[in-house]
Amino acid sequence: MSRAETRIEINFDGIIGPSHNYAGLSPGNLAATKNRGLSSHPRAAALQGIAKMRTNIALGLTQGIFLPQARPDHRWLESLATGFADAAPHLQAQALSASSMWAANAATVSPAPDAADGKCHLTVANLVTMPHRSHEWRETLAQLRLAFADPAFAVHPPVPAPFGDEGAANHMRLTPAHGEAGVEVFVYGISGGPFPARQHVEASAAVARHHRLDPARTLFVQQSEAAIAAGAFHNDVVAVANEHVLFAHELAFADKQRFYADLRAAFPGVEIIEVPAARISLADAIASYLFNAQLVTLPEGGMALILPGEARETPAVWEWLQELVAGNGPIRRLEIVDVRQSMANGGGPACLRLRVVADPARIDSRFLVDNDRLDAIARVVEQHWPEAIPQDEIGDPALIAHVETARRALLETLDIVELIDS
Ligand code: SUG
Repeated sequence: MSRAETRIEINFDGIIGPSHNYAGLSPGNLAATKNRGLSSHPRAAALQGIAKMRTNIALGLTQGIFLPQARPDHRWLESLATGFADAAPHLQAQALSASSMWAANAATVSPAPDAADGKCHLTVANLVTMPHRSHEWRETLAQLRLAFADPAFAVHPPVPAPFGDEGAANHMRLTPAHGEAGVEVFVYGISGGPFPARQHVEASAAVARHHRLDPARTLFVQQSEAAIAAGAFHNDVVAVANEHVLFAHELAFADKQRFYADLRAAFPGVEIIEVPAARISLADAIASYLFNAQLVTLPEGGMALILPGEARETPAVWEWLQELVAGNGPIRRLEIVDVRQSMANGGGPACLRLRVVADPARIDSRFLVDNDRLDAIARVVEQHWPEAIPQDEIGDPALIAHVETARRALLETLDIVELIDS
Protein backbone atom coordinates (compact mmCIF):
# COMPACT_ATOMS: atom_id res chain seq x y z
CA MET A 1 0.00 0.00 0.00
CA SER A 2 1.40 3.37 -0.86
CA ARG A 3 1.27 6.36 1.42
CA ALA A 4 1.73 10.03 0.70
CA GLU A 5 5.38 11.10 0.59
CA THR A 6 6.37 14.08 2.72
CA ARG A 7 9.38 15.39 0.88
CA ILE A 8 11.49 17.94 2.73
CA GLU A 9 15.06 19.13 2.50
CA ILE A 10 17.45 17.34 4.83
CA ASN A 11 21.01 18.56 5.36
CA PHE A 12 23.48 15.72 5.90
CA ASP A 13 26.65 17.06 7.51
CA GLY A 14 29.93 15.18 7.41
CA ILE A 15 31.15 14.65 10.96
CA ILE A 16 34.70 16.00 11.00
CA GLY A 17 36.98 13.03 11.41
CA PRO A 18 39.72 12.49 14.01
CA SER A 19 42.52 12.75 11.42
CA HIS A 20 41.61 16.33 10.35
CA ASN A 21 44.91 18.03 9.48
CA TYR A 22 46.51 20.72 7.36
CA ALA A 23 48.67 19.00 4.76
CA GLY A 24 47.93 21.55 2.01
CA LEU A 25 46.78 18.92 -0.46
CA SER A 26 44.46 20.94 -2.72
CA PRO A 27 46.14 23.26 -5.23
CA GLY A 28 43.65 25.96 -6.23
CA ASN A 29 42.10 25.95 -2.75
CA LEU A 30 43.84 29.02 -1.36
CA ALA A 31 42.97 28.48 2.31
CA ALA A 32 44.24 24.89 2.28
CA THR A 33 47.52 25.78 0.62
CA LYS A 34 48.04 28.86 2.81
CA ASN A 35 47.55 26.88 6.01
CA ARG A 36 49.72 23.96 5.01
CA GLY A 37 51.86 22.84 7.92
CA LEU A 38 49.79 24.36 10.72
CA SER A 39 48.76 22.23 13.67
CA SER A 40 45.14 21.19 13.36
CA HIS A 41 42.63 20.70 16.19
CA PRO A 42 40.38 17.76 15.29
CA ARG A 43 38.39 17.80 18.54
CA ALA A 44 37.55 21.50 18.25
CA ALA A 45 36.85 20.99 14.53
CA ALA A 46 34.30 18.24 15.13
CA LEU A 47 32.65 20.18 17.96
CA GLN A 48 32.32 23.21 15.67
CA GLY A 49 30.62 20.98 13.09
CA ILE A 50 28.25 19.65 15.76
CA ALA A 51 27.43 23.19 16.89
CA LYS A 52 26.58 24.09 13.30
CA MET A 53 24.16 21.16 13.14
CA ARG A 54 22.54 22.39 16.35
CA THR A 55 22.03 25.80 14.70
CA ASN A 56 20.18 24.09 11.84
CA ILE A 57 18.03 22.12 14.28
CA ALA A 58 17.23 25.28 16.26
CA LEU A 59 16.00 26.85 13.02
CA GLY A 60 13.55 23.96 12.70
CA LEU A 61 15.45 22.13 9.94
CA THR A 62 15.86 18.38 9.62
CA GLN A 63 19.44 17.24 10.11
CA GLY A 64 21.36 14.16 9.01
CA ILE A 65 24.95 12.95 9.36
CA PHE A 66 27.60 11.12 7.41
CA LEU A 67 30.32 9.27 9.28
CA PRO A 68 34.07 9.83 8.99
CA GLN A 69 35.83 7.36 6.72
CA ALA A 70 38.47 4.88 7.87
CA ARG A 71 41.77 6.75 7.82
CA PRO A 72 44.44 6.01 6.88
CA ASP A 73 42.87 4.26 3.90
CA HIS A 74 44.87 1.05 4.05
CA ARG A 75 43.06 -0.44 1.06
CA TRP A 76 44.06 2.48 -1.11
CA LEU A 77 47.67 2.15 0.03
CA GLU A 78 47.54 -1.59 -0.66
CA SER A 79 46.37 -0.87 -4.18
CA LEU A 80 49.53 1.24 -4.50
CA ALA A 81 51.58 -1.72 -3.22
CA THR A 82 52.57 -0.02 0.02
CA GLY A 83 51.49 0.30 3.64
CA PHE A 84 51.19 3.39 5.84
CA ALA A 85 54.49 2.90 7.68
CA ASP A 86 56.47 2.50 4.44
CA ALA A 87 54.62 5.02 2.29
CA ALA A 88 56.24 8.24 1.10
CA PRO A 89 55.16 11.25 3.21
CA HIS A 90 52.87 12.67 0.52
CA LEU A 91 51.08 9.32 0.22
CA GLN A 92 50.75 9.14 4.00
CA ALA A 93 49.06 12.55 3.99
CA GLN A 94 46.80 11.60 1.09
CA ALA A 95 45.79 8.37 2.82
CA LEU A 96 45.09 10.13 6.12
CA SER A 97 43.08 13.16 4.96
CA ALA A 98 39.71 13.69 6.66
CA SER A 99 38.41 15.34 3.49
CA SER A 100 35.22 13.25 3.36
CA MET A 101 33.89 15.73 5.96
CA TRP A 102 32.96 18.00 3.03
CA ALA A 103 29.72 16.20 2.26
CA ALA A 104 28.83 18.60 -0.56
CA ASN A 105 31.39 16.61 -2.52
CA ALA A 106 29.99 13.19 -1.61
CA ALA A 107 27.44 12.95 -4.39
CA THR A 108 25.08 14.80 -6.72
CA VAL A 109 21.45 14.48 -5.68
CA SER A 110 18.35 14.78 -7.89
CA PRO A 111 15.12 14.64 -5.92
CA ALA A 112 12.35 12.31 -7.10
CA PRO A 113 10.12 14.97 -8.74
CA ASP A 114 12.92 15.76 -11.23
CA ALA A 115 13.51 12.18 -12.39
CA ALA A 116 11.55 10.31 -15.06
CA ASP A 117 11.29 7.21 -12.84
CA GLY A 118 10.11 9.11 -9.74
CA LYS A 119 13.12 8.04 -7.65
CA CYS A 120 15.56 10.24 -5.79
CA HIS A 121 18.92 9.68 -7.53
CA LEU A 122 22.35 10.03 -5.94
CA THR A 123 25.59 9.63 -7.91
CA VAL A 124 28.74 9.32 -5.82
CA ALA A 125 31.42 11.83 -6.87
CA ASN A 126 34.68 10.36 -8.17
CA LEU A 127 36.82 13.33 -6.97
CA VAL A 128 39.58 12.15 -9.31
CA THR A 129 41.38 15.48 -9.63
CA MET A 130 42.92 15.46 -6.14
CA PRO A 131 44.72 12.26 -5.10
CA HIS A 132 43.71 12.60 -1.42
CA ARG A 133 40.03 12.75 -2.41
CA SER A 134 40.15 10.20 -5.24
CA HIS A 135 39.73 7.29 -2.83
CA GLU A 136 36.71 8.64 -0.92
CA TRP A 137 34.14 7.25 -3.33
CA ARG A 138 34.27 3.61 -2.23
CA GLU A 139 33.28 4.28 1.38
CA THR A 140 30.89 7.02 0.33
CA LEU A 141 29.12 4.55 -1.91
CA ALA A 142 28.85 2.02 0.93
CA GLN A 143 27.50 4.68 3.28
CA LEU A 144 24.92 6.03 0.82
CA ARG A 145 23.77 2.51 -0.02
CA LEU A 146 23.15 1.97 3.67
CA ALA A 147 21.45 5.28 4.44
CA PHE A 148 19.38 5.31 1.24
CA ALA A 149 18.60 1.61 0.88
CA ASP A 150 14.86 2.20 0.42
CA PRO A 151 13.62 1.65 -3.16
CA ALA A 152 12.59 5.32 -3.22
CA PHE A 153 16.30 5.99 -3.92
CA ALA A 154 18.71 4.99 -6.68
CA VAL A 155 22.36 5.23 -5.60
CA HIS A 156 24.82 5.18 -8.51
CA PRO A 157 28.55 4.46 -8.44
CA PRO A 158 30.84 7.25 -9.65
CA VAL A 159 31.28 8.11 -13.32
CA PRO A 160 34.64 6.83 -14.53
CA ALA A 161 37.93 8.71 -14.72
CA PRO A 162 39.20 10.80 -16.39
CA PHE A 163 36.00 12.84 -16.18
CA GLY A 164 36.24 14.73 -12.90
CA ASP A 165 33.09 14.93 -10.80
CA GLU A 166 32.92 16.77 -7.46
CA GLY A 167 29.25 16.26 -6.69
CA ALA A 168 26.71 18.70 -5.32
CA ALA A 169 29.28 21.48 -4.91
CA ASN A 170 28.87 22.05 -8.66
CA HIS A 171 25.13 21.51 -8.86
CA MET A 172 22.20 23.81 -8.08
CA ARG A 173 18.49 23.22 -8.14
CA LEU A 174 15.80 25.86 -8.60
CA THR A 175 12.21 25.04 -7.87
CA PRO A 176 9.06 26.75 -6.56
CA ALA A 177 9.24 24.46 -3.50
CA HIS A 178 11.60 21.63 -2.49
CA GLY A 179 9.06 18.87 -3.04
CA GLU A 180 8.11 20.05 -6.55
CA ALA A 181 9.87 19.48 -9.87
CA GLY A 182 12.80 21.82 -10.47
CA VAL A 183 15.45 22.96 -12.90
CA GLU A 184 18.85 21.41 -12.27
CA VAL A 185 21.97 23.41 -13.08
CA PHE A 186 25.30 21.62 -13.53
CA VAL A 187 28.30 23.96 -13.37
CA TYR A 188 31.54 22.75 -14.97
CA GLY A 189 34.99 24.24 -15.51
CA ILE A 190 37.22 24.21 -18.55
CA SER A 191 40.28 25.96 -17.25
CA GLY A 192 41.17 28.12 -14.30
CA GLY A 193 44.46 29.79 -14.98
CA PRO A 194 47.08 28.03 -12.87
CA PHE A 195 44.51 25.80 -11.16
CA PRO A 196 42.72 22.65 -12.29
CA ALA A 197 39.08 22.68 -13.35
CA ARG A 198 37.79 19.86 -11.19
CA GLN A 199 34.31 19.41 -12.68
CA HIS A 200 34.20 18.18 -16.28
CA VAL A 201 31.14 18.65 -18.46
CA GLU A 202 31.26 15.01 -19.58
CA ALA A 203 30.83 13.94 -15.95
CA SER A 204 27.97 16.38 -15.36
CA ALA A 205 26.19 15.16 -18.49
CA ALA A 206 26.62 11.53 -17.42
CA VAL A 207 25.17 12.29 -13.97
CA ALA A 208 22.17 14.01 -15.56
CA ARG A 209 21.56 10.95 -17.77
CA HIS A 210 21.89 8.54 -14.84
CA HIS A 211 19.37 10.65 -12.94
CA ARG A 212 16.89 10.51 -15.84
CA LEU A 213 16.46 14.27 -15.83
CA ASP A 214 14.32 16.08 -18.37
CA PRO A 215 16.70 17.85 -20.80
CA ALA A 216 14.28 20.79 -20.94
CA ARG A 217 14.82 21.33 -17.20
CA THR A 218 18.58 20.68 -17.12
CA LEU A 219 21.23 23.33 -17.77
CA PHE A 220 24.98 22.94 -18.17
CA VAL A 221 26.79 26.16 -17.35
CA GLN A 222 30.47 26.99 -17.50
CA GLN A 223 32.08 28.44 -14.40
CA SER A 224 34.22 31.49 -15.19
CA GLU A 225 37.91 30.94 -15.53
CA ALA A 226 38.42 34.07 -13.41
CA ALA A 227 36.53 32.50 -10.52
CA ILE A 228 38.64 29.32 -10.56
CA ALA A 229 41.83 31.40 -10.90
CA ALA A 230 40.75 33.49 -7.88
CA GLY A 231 40.34 30.35 -5.76
CA ALA A 232 36.75 29.20 -6.43
CA PHE A 233 37.67 25.56 -6.91
CA HIS A 234 33.97 24.65 -6.69
CA ASN A 235 30.91 26.58 -7.85
CA ASP A 236 29.55 26.63 -4.29
CA VAL A 237 32.30 29.11 -3.40
CA VAL A 238 30.72 31.74 -5.70
CA ALA A 239 27.02 30.77 -5.98
CA VAL A 240 24.25 29.04 -4.05
CA ALA A 241 20.60 28.33 -4.86
CA ASN A 242 17.57 27.51 -2.77
CA GLU A 243 14.01 27.01 -4.03
CA HIS A 244 13.30 29.99 -6.31
CA VAL A 245 16.41 32.00 -5.36
CA LEU A 246 19.82 32.04 -7.06
CA PHE A 247 22.41 34.00 -5.06
CA ALA A 248 25.62 34.47 -7.05
CA HIS A 249 28.65 36.65 -7.60
CA GLU A 250 28.68 38.69 -10.78
CA LEU A 251 31.80 36.89 -11.99
CA ALA A 252 30.75 33.33 -11.11
CA PHE A 253 29.81 32.20 -14.62
CA ALA A 254 31.57 32.36 -17.99
CA ASP A 255 28.50 33.69 -19.83
CA LYS A 256 26.04 34.89 -17.22
CA GLN A 257 23.70 36.65 -19.69
CA ARG A 258 23.07 33.42 -21.50
CA PHE A 259 22.78 31.42 -18.28
CA TYR A 260 20.30 33.85 -16.71
CA ALA A 261 18.24 33.94 -19.92
CA ASP A 262 18.15 30.13 -20.16
CA LEU A 263 17.27 29.86 -16.47
CA ARG A 264 14.45 32.40 -16.74
CA ALA A 265 13.11 30.57 -19.79
CA ALA A 266 13.12 27.24 -17.95
CA PHE A 267 11.84 28.69 -14.67
CA PRO A 268 10.18 32.10 -15.00
CA GLY A 269 9.67 32.33 -11.23
CA VAL A 270 13.41 32.45 -10.50
CA GLU A 271 14.74 35.37 -8.45
CA ILE A 272 18.40 36.15 -9.12
CA ILE A 273 20.31 38.02 -6.42
CA GLU A 274 23.61 39.02 -7.94
CA VAL A 275 26.43 40.58 -5.97
CA PRO A 276 28.35 43.09 -8.10
CA ALA A 277 32.14 42.86 -8.16
CA ALA A 278 32.22 46.60 -7.51
CA ARG A 279 30.65 45.95 -4.08
CA ILE A 280 32.39 42.69 -3.18
CA SER A 281 35.52 41.60 -5.00
CA LEU A 282 35.99 37.96 -5.93
CA ALA A 283 38.90 37.94 -3.47
CA ASP A 284 36.65 39.08 -0.59
CA ALA A 285 33.87 36.71 -1.62
CA ILE A 286 36.30 33.79 -1.57
CA ALA A 287 38.14 34.77 1.61
CA SER A 288 34.85 35.28 3.49
CA TYR A 289 32.99 32.33 1.91
CA LEU A 290 29.89 34.52 1.57
CA PHE A 291 28.43 32.17 -1.04
CA ASN A 292 29.38 29.05 0.86
CA ALA A 293 26.55 29.85 3.20
CA GLN A 294 23.72 27.42 3.62
CA LEU A 295 20.75 29.17 2.02
CA VAL A 296 17.73 27.55 3.66
CA THR A 297 13.97 27.95 3.75
CA LEU A 298 12.69 28.47 7.29
CA PRO A 299 9.62 26.54 8.47
CA GLU A 300 7.87 29.83 9.25
CA GLY A 301 8.60 31.11 5.71
CA GLY A 302 11.38 33.24 4.29
CA MET A 303 14.99 32.23 3.90
CA ALA A 304 18.11 32.41 6.06
CA LEU A 305 21.79 32.42 5.21
CA ILE A 306 23.93 30.35 7.57
CA LEU A 307 27.30 32.03 7.22
CA PRO A 308 30.81 31.49 8.55
CA GLY A 309 32.13 34.06 11.06
CA GLU A 310 34.61 35.14 8.36
CA ALA A 311 31.69 36.79 6.48
CA ARG A 312 31.02 39.09 9.44
CA GLU A 313 34.71 39.94 9.68
CA THR A 314 34.99 41.06 6.05
CA PRO A 315 33.66 44.66 6.06
CA ALA A 316 32.49 44.85 2.41
CA VAL A 317 30.64 41.54 2.83
CA TRP A 318 28.98 42.37 6.13
CA GLU A 319 27.87 45.78 4.94
CA TRP A 320 26.30 44.26 1.83
CA LEU A 321 24.56 41.58 3.91
CA GLN A 322 23.05 44.20 6.21
CA GLU A 323 21.50 45.89 3.19
CA LEU A 324 20.29 42.55 1.87
CA VAL A 325 18.31 41.64 4.99
CA ALA A 326 17.02 45.18 5.48
CA GLY A 327 15.44 45.05 2.02
CA ASN A 328 12.25 43.37 1.01
CA GLY A 329 13.83 40.30 -0.59
CA PRO A 330 13.45 36.62 0.23
CA ILE A 331 16.56 36.41 2.46
CA ARG A 332 15.52 37.78 5.84
CA ARG A 333 17.85 36.29 8.37
CA LEU A 334 21.60 35.80 8.92
CA GLU A 335 22.96 33.10 11.21
CA ILE A 336 26.67 33.02 11.96
CA VAL A 337 28.45 29.74 12.69
CA ASP A 338 32.04 29.13 13.73
CA VAL A 339 33.59 26.48 11.48
CA ARG A 340 37.09 27.92 11.51
CA GLN A 341 38.89 24.57 11.63
CA SER A 342 37.17 23.47 8.42
CA MET A 343 37.45 26.93 6.85
CA ALA A 344 41.23 26.77 7.24
CA ASN A 345 41.13 23.86 4.79
CA GLY A 346 38.77 25.72 2.43
CA GLY A 347 35.51 24.16 3.64
CA GLY A 348 32.66 26.45 4.73
CA PRO A 349 29.16 25.74 6.08
CA ALA A 350 27.82 24.64 2.69
CA CYS A 351 30.80 22.38 1.96
CA LEU A 352 30.07 20.45 5.12
CA ARG A 353 26.56 19.42 4.07
CA LEU A 354 24.79 17.43 1.37
CA ARG A 355 21.19 18.38 0.69
CA VAL A 356 18.71 15.60 0.04
CA VAL A 357 15.04 16.27 -0.64
CA ALA A 358 13.17 13.17 0.45
CA ASP A 359 10.74 11.73 2.95
CA PRO A 360 12.74 11.23 6.19
CA ALA A 361 10.73 8.07 6.86
CA ARG A 362 12.49 6.47 3.85
CA ILE A 363 15.97 7.06 5.28
CA ASP A 364 17.83 4.80 7.70
CA SER A 365 17.06 6.61 10.96
CA ARG A 366 20.60 6.07 12.28
CA PHE A 367 21.69 8.80 9.83
CA LEU A 368 19.24 11.38 11.22
CA VAL A 369 20.03 13.37 14.36
CA ASP A 370 18.37 15.42 17.04
CA ASN A 371 20.08 17.23 19.92
CA ASP A 372 20.24 14.06 22.04
CA ARG A 373 22.08 12.13 19.35
CA LEU A 374 24.39 15.10 18.83
CA ASP A 375 25.11 15.02 22.58
CA ALA A 376 26.14 11.37 22.24
CA ILE A 377 28.37 12.18 19.26
CA ALA A 378 29.93 15.13 21.12
CA ARG A 379 30.75 12.87 24.07
CA VAL A 380 32.66 10.46 21.81
CA VAL A 381 34.48 13.37 20.17
CA GLU A 382 35.44 14.85 23.53
CA GLN A 383 36.71 11.52 24.76
CA HIS A 384 38.45 10.20 21.65
CA TRP A 385 39.31 12.88 19.07
CA PRO A 386 42.93 14.11 19.19
CA GLU A 387 43.21 17.56 20.67
CA ALA A 388 45.85 18.61 18.11
CA ILE A 389 47.75 17.14 15.16
CA PRO A 390 51.06 18.88 14.46
CA GLN A 391 51.83 18.32 10.79
CA ASP A 392 55.18 16.65 11.50
CA GLU A 393 53.40 13.92 13.48
CA ILE A 394 51.11 12.58 10.79
CA GLY A 395 53.29 9.53 10.24
CA ASP A 396 53.35 8.65 13.94
CA PRO A 397 51.98 5.13 14.61
CA ALA A 398 50.54 6.29 17.97
CA LEU A 399 48.48 8.93 16.18
CA ILE A 400 47.23 6.35 13.70
CA ALA A 401 46.10 4.03 16.50
CA HIS A 402 44.41 6.99 18.18
CA VAL A 403 42.37 8.04 15.11
CA GLU A 404 41.38 4.47 14.27
CA THR A 405 40.13 3.85 17.80
CA ALA A 406 38.24 7.14 17.77
CA ARG A 407 36.31 6.37 14.58
CA ARG A 408 35.43 2.88 15.78
CA ALA A 409 34.09 4.30 19.05
CA LEU A 410 31.82 6.66 17.12
CA LEU A 411 30.44 3.99 14.81
CA GLU A 412 29.79 1.70 17.77
CA THR A 413 28.04 4.46 19.71
CA LEU A 414 25.79 5.21 16.74
CA ASP A 415 25.30 1.49 16.09
CA ILE A 416 26.43 1.86 12.47
CA VAL A 417 28.87 -1.02 12.72
CA GLU A 418 28.31 -2.15 9.13
CA LEU A 419 30.62 0.68 8.06
CA ILE A 420 33.51 -0.18 10.35
CA ASP A 421 35.28 -2.20 7.67
CA SER A 422 33.42 -0.84 4.65
O1 SUG B 1 38.43 19.60 -1.86
N1 SUG B 1 39.90 20.78 1.07
C1 SUG B 1 38.69 20.51 0.31
C2 SUG B 1 37.62 21.52 0.60
C3 SUG B 1 36.30 21.15 -0.02
C4 SUG B 1 35.29 22.21 0.07
N2 SUG B 1 34.08 21.79 -0.50
C5 SUG B 1 33.23 22.57 -1.20
N3 SUG B 1 33.58 23.73 -1.67
N4 SUG B 1 32.08 22.10 -1.45
C6 SUG B 1 39.00 20.45 -1.18
O2 SUG B 1 39.81 21.27 -1.66
C7 SUG B 1 42.13 20.25 1.90
C8 SUG B 1 42.70 19.08 2.63
C9 SUG B 1 44.18 19.16 2.86
O3 SUG B 1 44.83 19.94 2.17
O4 SUG B 1 44.64 18.40 3.68
C10 SUG B 1 40.87 19.86 1.14
O5 SUG B 1 40.80 18.79 0.62
